[in-house]
Amino acid sequence: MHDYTVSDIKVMEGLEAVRVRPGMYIGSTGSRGLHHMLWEIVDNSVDEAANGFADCITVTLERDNSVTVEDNGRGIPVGIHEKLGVSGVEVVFTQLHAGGKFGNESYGFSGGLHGVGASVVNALSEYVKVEVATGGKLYAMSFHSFEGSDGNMHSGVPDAPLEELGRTRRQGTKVTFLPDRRVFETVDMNFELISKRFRELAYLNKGVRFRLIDNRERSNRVEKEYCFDGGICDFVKYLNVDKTPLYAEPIYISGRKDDIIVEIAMQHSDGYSENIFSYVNNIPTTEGGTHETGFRAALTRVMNDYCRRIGVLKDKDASLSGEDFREGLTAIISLKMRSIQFEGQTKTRLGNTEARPAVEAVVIDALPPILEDLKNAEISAMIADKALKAAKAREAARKAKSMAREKSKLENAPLVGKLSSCTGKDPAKNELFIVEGDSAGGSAKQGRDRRFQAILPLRGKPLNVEKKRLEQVLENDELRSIITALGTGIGEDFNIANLKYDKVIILSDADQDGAHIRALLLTFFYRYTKQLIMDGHVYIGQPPLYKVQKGSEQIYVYDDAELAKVIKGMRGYTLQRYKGLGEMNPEQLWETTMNPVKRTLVRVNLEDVADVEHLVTLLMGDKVAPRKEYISEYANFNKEDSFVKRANVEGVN
Ligand code: TSJ
Repeated sequence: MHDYTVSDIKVMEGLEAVRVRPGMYIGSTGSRGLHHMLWEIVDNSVDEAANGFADCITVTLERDNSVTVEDNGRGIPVGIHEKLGVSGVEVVFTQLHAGGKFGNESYGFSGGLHGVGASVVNALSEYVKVEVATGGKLYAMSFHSFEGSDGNMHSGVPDAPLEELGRTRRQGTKVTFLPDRRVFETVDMNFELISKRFRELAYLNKGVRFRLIDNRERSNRVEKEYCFDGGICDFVKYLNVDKTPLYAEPIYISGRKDDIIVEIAMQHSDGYSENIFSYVNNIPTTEGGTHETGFRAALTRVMNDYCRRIGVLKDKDASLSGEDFREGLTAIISLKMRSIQFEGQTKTRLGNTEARPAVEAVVIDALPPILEDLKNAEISAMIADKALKAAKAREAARKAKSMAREKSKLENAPLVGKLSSCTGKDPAKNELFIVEGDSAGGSAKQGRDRRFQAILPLRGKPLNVEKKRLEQVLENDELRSIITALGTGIGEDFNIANLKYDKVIILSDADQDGAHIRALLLTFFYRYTKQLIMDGHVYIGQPPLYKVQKGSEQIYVYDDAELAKVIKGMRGYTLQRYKGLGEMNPEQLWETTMNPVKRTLVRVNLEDVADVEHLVTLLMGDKVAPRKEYISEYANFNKEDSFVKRANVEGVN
């Protein structure tokens, strides 16, 4: 046994600090923080794979809520650390900040956004068990946290030094940890969430197998496995499944500039929207950043050069605008680089200035030969032609838009006539209800608090913007009245500073039509006023599904599970099922759905944009079969759904 008394005192102090303020290290002690623990461990295996030393990563969820992560890489170093005098494994799990990322020196590139590493996971676990197979030998070590006889907490204490167990032919690292119930509000890992991230990681790391096994339910082992040999090209195809691509195989570009590795896959469809998703070290950069800027700039330049060369553009100085080349474009940009800096509201925008010229250089280098390749001649011509058409449509839209501006000056009255505005003038307090149907709209008008609630009734179904260009959007009455009411403008003209309502609340019936209307509206907001969603201004109202009446007591019930609870053991009641908002009178609508003190709102959330994107196109695309399936799934959407998440319960009502 080696002596822990002296050198370990400092170590323990470090890990205990993590226990005192877990939020500082993993963000929260809720479900997010819990999953953060898993990603801290998985990141290490992904790094090993990204550097070519592993090709299989397995996560197993066990009945006791412990989690095992295993890879077939080189194994955490087992040698004795020069300065610290203990094994590499022990260093990784006991040294704050030294752990996990190994100071970034052993690897070219390191993933973890937060990079707090294995020692933090150890500090916040009841126990950690490590097995390393390397150099023909199997090693093991374990750690646990306990309350000492003095009442003090001891975190992540080694049970014994790293032990050599014997010979093995395998190679790799296996780590099992049990998140500490004394730290976490929940220790229940979410299979779907892990599975989604695994799918994404599998696209981003081609050829690496990601396996997820759930052993938590007795006699019902669930297993999922993702592996994509096509990498981000497969990702792009997946994003385009419900669209009609102009050419079958995505264009793939890769290269390296200095220490930045750039990979891009792109494919045009016959649609009109632009869908660019970017990642740096496997982390989604939802807010974009320098790498996206570089891609856009280079694509515009290369495509314009090409168009001039093949004579699509006649004049030497003629050029199309960048957005024309991006109409209907789906692209994934994936970078691997050192010392990434994040900026932006949600810290998901890449800030490193060197990323822009790196991406530009790679695209300018690699794209022209692909376009010029004779066997791609047809594809290249189609892209050029699509851009030319987009430019013409854009010009038409510009005219339509200035006409609409002129018109709206004249026709302001009839347009806003539909809107029952509120009397209060403070946008931070005001709410806009977009209500399905004239009759519900009427009830909402009568039931509302007119000081801060405005009502906009929708007559028919709003236009499906997924299939339309801007000019048609501007011609649509329903959408124009929404645009006018919001005050922000749309697309490039969008300006959040002009928003007239803090909350934009969609109120539609709890049936398939209602779900469709809701989806159409969300698609419009997503495509033309994305920031409205990003900044959390868009909500979905939750009208009750049932009224239970017993004597003079009325209970409104919002879903089936709640209904079962309410009527359990109850006798002599009547049950009314609301088929639509129109069945409620103004007072009822106010009480159940609009009154800020009593209502529930679900905030629309675009955290998982790539997934939302898929859902949006799935619903709006022209391939009918998957759409039907989705609508009914969406109609009784789950409150944890990634598209529409229940707003944090405290504030939102
Ligand atoms: F989080 C963790 F540290 F506990 C952990 C690390 C957990 C899991 C499941 C895997 C790993 C891990 C670490 N997998 N693979 C590695 N590789 C190394 O640590 C390693 C091996 C060799 C060398 C080298 O330079 O020879 C360098 C490194 C970083």
